[in-house]
Amino acid sequence: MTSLLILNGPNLNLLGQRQPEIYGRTTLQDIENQCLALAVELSIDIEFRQSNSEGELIDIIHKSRNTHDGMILNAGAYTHTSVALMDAISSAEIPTIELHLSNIHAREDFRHTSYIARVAVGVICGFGAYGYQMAIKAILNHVDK
Ligand code: CA2
Repeated sequence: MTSLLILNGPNLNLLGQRQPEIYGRTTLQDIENQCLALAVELSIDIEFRQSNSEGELIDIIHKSRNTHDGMILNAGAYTHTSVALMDAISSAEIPTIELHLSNIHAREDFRHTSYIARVAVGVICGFGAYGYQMAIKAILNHVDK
């Protein structure tokens, strides 16, 4: 059975509780529930995780090497700063989709830079919580090729 890791970075645990004008009212728990429902429909396994710590995110990516077939990563603000996360994805050799709720290209200049995009199969941004459903289908299409 195909197994996917959906990994969420710093502050995404606050979704639905603050700044709803940018990130919407859907909580991370709502998103996890939606992803798990889609996983049942598609007969796949999903591990859904969140961490505020760069080191913990890197440890989770290292462990994904032999346990998951693909990864969907919303690295939050680490997207724009973390060479270490980029290196972890390269070393794990796991096909990865970079995901963002907001359209990072329509926001501040510092959000236009992504270290993750350099090692990702593709990038999805701007579609809110629905982007997670899009990313699941896109990564499955990629790993099934
Ligand atoms: O749009 C996205 O998904 C982001 O990854 C979200 C990050 C941001 O730094 C990226 O540039 C784009 C921020 C996540 C913070 O989430 C919050 C949610 C509610 C309240 C405050 C922060």
